[in-house]
Amino acid sequence: MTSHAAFPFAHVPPHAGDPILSLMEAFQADPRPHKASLGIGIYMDDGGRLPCLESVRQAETRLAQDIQPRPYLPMEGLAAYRGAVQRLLFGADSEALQAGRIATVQTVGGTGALKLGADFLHRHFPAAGIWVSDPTWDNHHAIFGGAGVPVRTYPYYDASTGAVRFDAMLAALESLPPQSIVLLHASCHNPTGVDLSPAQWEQLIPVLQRRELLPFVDIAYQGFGAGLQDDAFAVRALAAAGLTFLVANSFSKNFSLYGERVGGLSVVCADRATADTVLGQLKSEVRGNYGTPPVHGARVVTQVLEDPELFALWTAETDAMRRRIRAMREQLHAVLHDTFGSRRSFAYLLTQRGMFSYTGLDPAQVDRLREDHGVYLIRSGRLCLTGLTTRNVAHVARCIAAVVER
Ligand code: KET
Repeated sequence: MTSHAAFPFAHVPPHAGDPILSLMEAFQADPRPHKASLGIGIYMDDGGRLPCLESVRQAETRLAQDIQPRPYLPMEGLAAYRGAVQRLLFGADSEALQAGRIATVQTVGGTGALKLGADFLHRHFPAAGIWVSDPTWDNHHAIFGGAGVPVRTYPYYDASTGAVRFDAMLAALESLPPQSIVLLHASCHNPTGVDLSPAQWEQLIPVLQRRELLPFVDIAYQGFGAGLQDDAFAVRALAAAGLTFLVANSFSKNFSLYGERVGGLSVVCADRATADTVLGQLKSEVRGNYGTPPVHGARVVTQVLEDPELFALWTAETDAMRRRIRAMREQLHAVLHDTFGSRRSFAYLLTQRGMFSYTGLDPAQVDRLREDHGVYLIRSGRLCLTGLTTRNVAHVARCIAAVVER
């Protein structure tokens, strides 16, 4: 059929594919029974299944016993949810929280929080650029670049030592123009698994303050690093130091609620009046973007965060997820260490935190792992440990050894 459309879309270029989501599609299409998905950052249990948390199941059961209408939520989201998010991130006794100087909106996952924050900053600080760690989650580039905020990088990961290039990072931040934005991962750095220590945060914060930089904290893995409270260290230290900053949080991973899209954006302001004004502007960004956020996931999360019994259960479940990730690190390390002895060190597996390890495998080795063995990693060499199970970890370790040794 010939098209007479005025807009035939013939010039639209094909989508190059997202490095993470395209890999997940390729994995799903792979018929090999021993395939292993170590690509996308999704927490799987030891049976290789996406878990439904018991705390979530109980919250859903309670909600189902009293089915509620589903109105449009206010633009800023469910009030009880927003309060619960603030207490989880900042701590119930936070001075900033009690002073009412934090503007929090419910968002469409962590991605939606980052995009909303990017739109807000671009509108009110049109000259400001953002600096992200080298490397960072690929989508940070897409989200901020897409919102019109120029994206540049600061030094972060040292491939030769597996540590943070902390001095180089500080020196780079010292030289940024004032009113620049700095994206920081609160814990479980994606993709490297290498975090700043509390002492390094304490050194970094005065630099941010003195250089008049605006931190934008991404916290997508609270609970997977050292624990729910410890993983909020950076957020609480920034607030205690009196900085103004943004926080994008996600419940996708720690609640296993990926498809519900539950997150939040918090802007810590100098005083309550400014926070009220900022909240108004965040509402206006939401209105012009998607109107109002979805209701169900926020109700579930609120039930869990607000009920002491469910909160204790959820805490225990996040502890168990973190311990399983740690066990997989240790088992993968043990097999690789047995195979290579002192010829090659895999000690980074034990020092990195969270779901990801930067393996140092090059793209050709990653390609061979996928093609020859059905083991899927991101081409940067990022390995997601939650695709490992007690059944497949030794097999995967032998596959990694095979491509490293060749
Ligand atoms: N921040 C970080 C650092 C992050 O790794 C992700 C997701 C998000 C935000 C997004 O959160 P959400 O609530 O899903 O919008 N990362 C994994 C999944 C993905 O790429 O979409 C990943 O890196 O595999």
